[in-house]
Amino acid sequence: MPEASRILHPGLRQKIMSADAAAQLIQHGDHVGMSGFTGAGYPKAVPIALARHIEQANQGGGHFRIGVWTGASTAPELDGALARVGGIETRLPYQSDPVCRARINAGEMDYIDIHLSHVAQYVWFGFLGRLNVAVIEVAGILEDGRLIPSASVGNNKTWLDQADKVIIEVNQAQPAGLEGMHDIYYGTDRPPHRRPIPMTHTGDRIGEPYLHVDLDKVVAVVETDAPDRDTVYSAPDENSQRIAGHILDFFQHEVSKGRLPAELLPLQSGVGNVANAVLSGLNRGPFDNLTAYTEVLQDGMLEMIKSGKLALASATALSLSREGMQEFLDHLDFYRQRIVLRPQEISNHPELIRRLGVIAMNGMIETDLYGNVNSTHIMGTRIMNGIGGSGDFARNAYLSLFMTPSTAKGGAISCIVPMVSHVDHTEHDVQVIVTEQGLADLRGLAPRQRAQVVIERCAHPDYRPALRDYVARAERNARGGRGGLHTPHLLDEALSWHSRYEREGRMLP
Ligand code: 0RQ
Repeated sequence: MPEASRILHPGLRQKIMSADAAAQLIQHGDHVGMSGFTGAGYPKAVPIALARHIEQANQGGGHFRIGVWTGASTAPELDGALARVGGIETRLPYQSDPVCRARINAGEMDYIDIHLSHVAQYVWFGFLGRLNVAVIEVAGILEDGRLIPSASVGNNKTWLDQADKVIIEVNQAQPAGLEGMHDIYYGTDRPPHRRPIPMTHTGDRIGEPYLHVDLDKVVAVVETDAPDRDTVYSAPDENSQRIAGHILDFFQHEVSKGRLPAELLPLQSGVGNVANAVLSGLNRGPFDNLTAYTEVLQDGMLEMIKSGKLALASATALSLSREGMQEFLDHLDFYRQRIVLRPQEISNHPELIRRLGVIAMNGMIETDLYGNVNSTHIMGTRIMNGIGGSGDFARNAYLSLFMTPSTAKGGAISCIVPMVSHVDHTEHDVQVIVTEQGLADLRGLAPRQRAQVVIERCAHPDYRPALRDYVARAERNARGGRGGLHTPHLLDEALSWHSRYEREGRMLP
């Protein structure tokens, strides 16, 4: 019975059914908590079956829609399939799917963009309403009904605890060797009963390797055999390499000043190609015995573990390219000793990020002169992905870096602007800005000093005169007893670069 050998609990074996039959158990208006974090560990069959079901139900003018809650982004088989048939009423807490994004920006779907560490506790607090169904992918079920988590943990523990009904997908294609790699902490509670989380090092194991579920709540078990989405990383371009170079120089400088130890502090790295390039840079750099306390373990970190540069990594998901996954599978025993996968309320927990002294490195869309950062909105109105974990890390980190190329869209957009069109990270949470032009260390600087450093170090040379001119005129305007010299602005002009781009396709005349 090779296929069935992943479902060892006899009672749950009785509940095996088709994805179609399981999808019928989800009703219009349900809040559905799905597994999945950055393209890893999402259910592969039930969402597609549900999308078909919704499409049929809505053909005759019906209005079948659900709320979709996840760990973070998923894949075309989940977000894409459900958004395409108009089946999502509300989505949270993070997405990066092009169909979802288009629907959200067209006003056809609501999206609630939430700090990833907040999601689980918001559900326990009852802030988001009842969780009706959980659809969770696992790598296997033990004889006693405990679940072997899959390639991501995300919010699965909370979904299993809180949902009224549970559908489990057992994916034969997830490596059996994942067993033992996870650390599921069951010690969290609601205030006022909370206790310190007993972790002091990135590799500490404070929980157990399995997820628990109340077997009476399980209404369906579905067998699947499909790999996770292939996360494609492009080779680092020149800009990304230059950004990586500036960050490496900065770390060396900090070590020489005694502000960082030689092996640095646990690294958090955001998603995307720039982040991956920084990791490649670190892999070739002078630092050894590094550690990571992050959400997503991507190819760059796997390479660092392989080369021995990275001794330990804690994350909530593996987001690997096909080649990365093959490398992981080929040397699973080696990686298992060096990687811990945790629930996202632990991987992103402010208490732990602050205690461990994490170095946070995240991408951004734009920053303003004073260091306020927009990570989520194009021209202030159109969602890109979401804040994800960037805020969890930025606010609580030992060092918080944000990086971007200095321009976008072939130079028509400056990513350094007078005022950001949307704020995700305030100036109080942003210590270092990096572009291919250079690195602005904003620590200990007052707003007007920040503006000088941001312009001279990070702005593209084509935009520096206009930024200097803006600051000079804002300062002149504020003189003469008017006040306003703490953070000078020309309010009528502050967002004029964005509005010109909307009208003319470029930020400057
Ligand atoms: O658009 O794809 O249409 O060409 O934005 O830009 O430069 O490829 O950047 O892939 O590093 O992503 C902030 C989105 C950056 C990401 C963001 C356009 C640009 C391009 C992408 P095209 P790049 P990256 C951990 C932490 C929030 C979540 C987070 C993100 C596209 O880093 O989602 O940090 N962060 N999570 O052309 C207009 C600008 C622009 C712009 C870039 N100023 N104006 N368009 N673009 N700058 C992970 C999790 O939490 C799960």
